[in-house]
Amino acid sequence: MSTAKNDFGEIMLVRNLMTTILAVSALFWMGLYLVPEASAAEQRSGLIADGAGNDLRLWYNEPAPDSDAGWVNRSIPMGNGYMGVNVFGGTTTERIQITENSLYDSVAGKGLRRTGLNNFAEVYLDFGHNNISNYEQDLNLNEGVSHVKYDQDGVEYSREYFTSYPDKVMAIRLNASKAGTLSFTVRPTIPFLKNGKSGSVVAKVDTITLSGVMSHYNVKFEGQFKVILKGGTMKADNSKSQGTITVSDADSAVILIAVGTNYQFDPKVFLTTEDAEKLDGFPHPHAKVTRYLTDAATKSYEELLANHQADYTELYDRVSLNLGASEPTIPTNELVDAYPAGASSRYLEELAFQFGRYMLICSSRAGTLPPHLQGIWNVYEKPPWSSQYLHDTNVQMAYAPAFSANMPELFESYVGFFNAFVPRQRLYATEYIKQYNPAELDPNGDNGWSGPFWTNPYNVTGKSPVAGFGTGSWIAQMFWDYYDYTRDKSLLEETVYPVMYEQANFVSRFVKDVNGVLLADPSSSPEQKLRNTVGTTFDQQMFFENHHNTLTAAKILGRSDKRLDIYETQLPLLDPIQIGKSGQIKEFRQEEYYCDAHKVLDPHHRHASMMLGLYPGQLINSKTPAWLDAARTTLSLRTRSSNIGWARAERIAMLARVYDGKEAYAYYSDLLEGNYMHNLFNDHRGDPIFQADANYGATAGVAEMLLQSHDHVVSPLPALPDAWSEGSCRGLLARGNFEVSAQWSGGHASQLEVLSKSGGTLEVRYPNVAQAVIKTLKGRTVDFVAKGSDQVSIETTQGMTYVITDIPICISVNAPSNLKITTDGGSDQIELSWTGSTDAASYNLYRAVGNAPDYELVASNIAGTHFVYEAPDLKQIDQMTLKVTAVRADGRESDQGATVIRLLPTK
Ligand code: FUC
Repeated sequence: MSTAKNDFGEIMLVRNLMTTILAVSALFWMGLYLVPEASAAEQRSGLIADGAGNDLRLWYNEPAPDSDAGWVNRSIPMGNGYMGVNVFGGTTTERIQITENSLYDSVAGKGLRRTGLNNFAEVYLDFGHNNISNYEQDLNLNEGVSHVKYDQDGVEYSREYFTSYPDKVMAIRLNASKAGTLSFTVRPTIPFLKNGKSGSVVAKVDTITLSGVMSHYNVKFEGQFKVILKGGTMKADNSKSQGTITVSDADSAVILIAVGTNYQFDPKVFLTTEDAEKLDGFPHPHAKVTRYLTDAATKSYEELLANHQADYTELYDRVSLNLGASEPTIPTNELVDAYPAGASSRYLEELAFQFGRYMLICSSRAGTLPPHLQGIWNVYEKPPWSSQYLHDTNVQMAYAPAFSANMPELFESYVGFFNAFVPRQRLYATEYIKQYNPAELDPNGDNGWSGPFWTNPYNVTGKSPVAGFGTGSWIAQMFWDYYDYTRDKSLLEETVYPVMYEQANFVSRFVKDVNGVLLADPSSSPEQKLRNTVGTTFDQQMFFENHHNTLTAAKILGRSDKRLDIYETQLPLLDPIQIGKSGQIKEFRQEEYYCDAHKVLDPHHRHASMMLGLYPGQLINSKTPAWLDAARTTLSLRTRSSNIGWARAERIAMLARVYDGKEAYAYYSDLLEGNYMHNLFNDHRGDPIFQADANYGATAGVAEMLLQSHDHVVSPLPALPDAWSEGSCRGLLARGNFEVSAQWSGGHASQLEVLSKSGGTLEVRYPNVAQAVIKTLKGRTVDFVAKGSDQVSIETTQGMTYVITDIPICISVNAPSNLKITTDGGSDQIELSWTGSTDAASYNLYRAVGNAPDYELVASNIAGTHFVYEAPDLKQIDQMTLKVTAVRADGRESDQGATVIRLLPTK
C-alpha cells in the first residue's frame, strides 16, 4: 500500500529549503506594519498596463457563404449569455442566425447528430445589393463589436452589431453615407418547423414578434425585433403569413432584438420526471421579452453601445498578450490557412488566445445557461452531441480560462445551472450509496451529491460507465478554483464550501476499503474501454483533490464536525497516484507497463484522465518532483497522434505544467494549424464539427504557459517557448487573487508586476528572483524573504502592486540524459551510467521508492558518469525511480534530470 503524503505545499524539496527562511528579522516584520494603505494610483498594475496588447480583429473581404459550412467555418459569432448570434455579413441578403440555449428538443436516437438544442431563429435583412465593392466584415475583439461595410451605387453602406449583457438585446445599426438611400426588409423566420416545433411570425407597426412552442419539453419561445428609423418610412406586412417590415429611403436605422423562453433555473425542472411538465407554471416569455425590448428602446443606440462596451471591456481588458505581432495585411481566413508560416503567426497566436476569452464572455453570463459543447452557437436541428454539457472534460475545459484568464465571475452562469440540477444529484447519491455501499447510507438522505456525466438544461444523468464518479469531484474543483482565485470568503462560505462538502460526503460513503486503501467501486476513466473496474486514477485523484480542498476550506472557515473528521482520516488513504513499470502514472490499477491492462486501452487516447492531478488539478506540482517526472514520462507516451481539438488544447496546459514550453507550443501550433476554422471556431478533429471547448481550452493552455500558481507559488513564464522570446502579458490571475503581468526579452523576464488584490503572503518563483530589485509602483523598496535563489516571499498589502526588476539572467544547467542500470543482480548494489552534461561539475543521485511523490537524495558530489549505488534495502524494494541531476560549479542544479525505473530483478 502506498500512502499519499503530499499536501500541496507541505513537502518541500530538500534543495529548495534554504537557511534564509530562518533569517526573517524583527526589522522585516516591523516594516510590514509601516506599509501604508494602497493609494488609488496603485489599485491596478501599472507599468506594463501602459504597453497593452494589440488591437485584435478578425476580418474578411467577403461575406460568409450562406450555408451550414459557411456558418461553422466563417460566420462571426457574438453573444451575451441570453443569445448566441452568428452574423454572415451578406449584402444581397444579410443572415443573422440566433441561438437560445434552452430551446431544446428530446434527445433520441444514436450517433453524433441527435436532436437536442434547436436553432432559434434565422433573421434575414434583404438589401438586394448585388453590385458591391470595397467589402469588409470584421469582429473587433477589443470592443466586442462587429462591422460590415461596402460600397454600392456610390453609397457606402455600413452596419454595426453587438450583443449586450446589461441590456439583454442585440443591437444593429445600419447606415448609408448618403441620406435617404437605406432600404431593406427585415424578415425573421423560425427554422425547422417540424417534429413538434410550431410557431408564427407577426409584424405590427415597428415590431415583429416570432413566437412558438417546442412540444417535447413544452418550451415556449419568443423573439422580438424592433426597427427604429431616422428618416424614411417603414411598413409592416403579414400578407405572406410571415411578418416582415420593409424600410424605404431611410438615413439610418437601428434594429433591436430580444429573445427568451419560459425556461428557468429551478430544481423542479430536473426533479419533474415528465418531460412535458418540467416547465409547468413558468410564465410565457412574452412579458419578459417585451420588457427587455422596451427597456432597451428607451435608450439611444449610443447609450446601449456604451453600456455594452463598459460591461465587455471591464472583462476583456483585464488581460492582454503581446507577442510582438503587427496587424496582418491579409484577411483572417488567409491568416488561418497560412499558419504556421510567416511573421503573422504571432498575430494569430495572440488572436486565438483572446478569442477564447471573447467566446467565454459571450457564452457564460450570470443568470443564463452555461456554455455547452458548442458554447452558445447552434445552427442545426440535430447538433453534434445534442449540444449537451459533458462533465468528463468538456464543461471543465470551458471554464478553465475563467479563472487563470481573469474572468472568474463568468463562472456564475454555471453556479446557477448547478444549483438547479444538484437536488436531482442528491437523489442519485442516495440511490448509489444504497446500491454500492449500503452500510454507509444515511437514512435521512444526507448522502451528498454524486457526479453526473452528461446533462442538458432539462435532464441530468446519474452514473455512467463511460465516466467515473470522479466527475462530481471535478465539478467541485471548479468551485474551489472560483474561491482560490478570488479569495472571497463569503463566496467560499455561501457558494463554494457547501458544494465541496457535500461532494466529499458522497465520496466518503461511496469508497470501499480494499487492502487498506479506499477505492471507488465501480470506477471508470473517461471514455476508456476498460469500464466498471475499481479505483481508477481519475476517480481517486478527483476524490483526493476534493477531500483535500474541502478540509482546507473548512480550516479557513473555522468549521469542524464529525464528517470532516472522516474526510481527514480518509484523505491519506485515497491513494491518488500509482507509478507503473514504464515510469508512467497508471490510469488503471491493473496496468503494469503503460496501457498494457486488458489490451483494450488506447495508448494514444484523447483523454489523459490519469493526469488531471497535474492539470487542471493541483496534486502534482514542483513539490512532488517524482510525480512530476512520472507525468512527464506519461505525456511522452501519450504522444501527439490525437488530432482532437480539445485534447490538443488540454495537452498545451499539461505540458506547460511539466515546464515543457517547446512541446506546449507545438501543440498550440498543431491546434491552430489543424483545428481552427476561418472564423476561429475549433473543430472536433478536422471534421468540421464545431466544438467550443478547444477554443476555451487553448486560451487556458496558453495562460498556463505564461503563469502558474497551482502550488500557491506565483510562477511567471514557467513554460515560455523559444518562439515567444519577446513579449509581454498583463493581468493574468494567480491563486490567492494576485494579478500578474510580465515583460520579457530574449526569453528572460525584464519586469514582473504583481497586484495583490486580497493581500496575504505572495510567493514568487522565478530563476534568480532572490537577487532582483522589488519595489512598489511608487518606487519604495519592498522587504522580502528569499527561499533559495529562485523563490521569494512577500507579505503584501491589499491593493498594492509589487514590481520586480533587475533579475539576473539565469543560464539553466543542462541535465544529464540516458540514465541506465548497467548491472543489477538484485542485491544491495546497482551499477549506473549516464550521458553526462557539459555543465556538470558533479552529479546528484536521487531515488523515489514506489509511488512516493518526492525523491530522497542518496548520493551527491558524484564525479564522472558512472556510479555504484549501494544501500542495504535495495533487495527489498520492488520498484523505484532513480534520477541523476547535474550540479554546476556555481552550485546550481539542473531543473530536470535523467530517470530510470528500477524493478527488483526476479530471482
Ligand atoms: C467527449 C470527448 C469527445 C467529444 C465529446 C463531445 O466525450 O471524448 O472527443 O469531445 O466529448
